[in-house]
Amino acid sequence: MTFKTTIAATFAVLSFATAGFAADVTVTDSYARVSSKAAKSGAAFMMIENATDSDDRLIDARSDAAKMVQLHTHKEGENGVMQMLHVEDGFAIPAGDTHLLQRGGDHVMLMGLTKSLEHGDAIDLTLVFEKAGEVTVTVPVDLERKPDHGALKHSH
Ligand SMILES: [Cu+2]
Repeated sequence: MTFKTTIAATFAVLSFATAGFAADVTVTDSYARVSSKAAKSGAAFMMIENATDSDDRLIDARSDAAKMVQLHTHKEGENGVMQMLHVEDGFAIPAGDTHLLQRGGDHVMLMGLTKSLEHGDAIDLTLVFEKAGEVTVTVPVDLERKPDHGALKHSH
């Protein structure tokens, strides 16, 4: 009887732990931009919230809208010019935190657009997280968005 009780207790604990991980990684406030209708590349920005108990990482992104999709960031070069860098390791999305992809910072780069994009269009973007797996979002092309719109001021 004692053995059976232990099994039951263990199961209860496991179920509880599983429920704790049911919270998800969510993507909100996404939008994409191109410099013009003839642009061959574009970029997507969004807010990624990790409501789980474990650190996650955005490691890849895919889209039919572009031949190549990369995770980029901006860094100031020696001459003070902002440069885009391919971030091979992806972006850390800490547990219980929000990571913002925004203009002038981390972004999803769409290289070799398969069709021209203009304001009002939308693209499907699949984000690949190390732990949460694949999350597909429909990203509106928004050329009127101001750079600081939707930006959260996170103090940590
Ligand atoms: Cu870029």
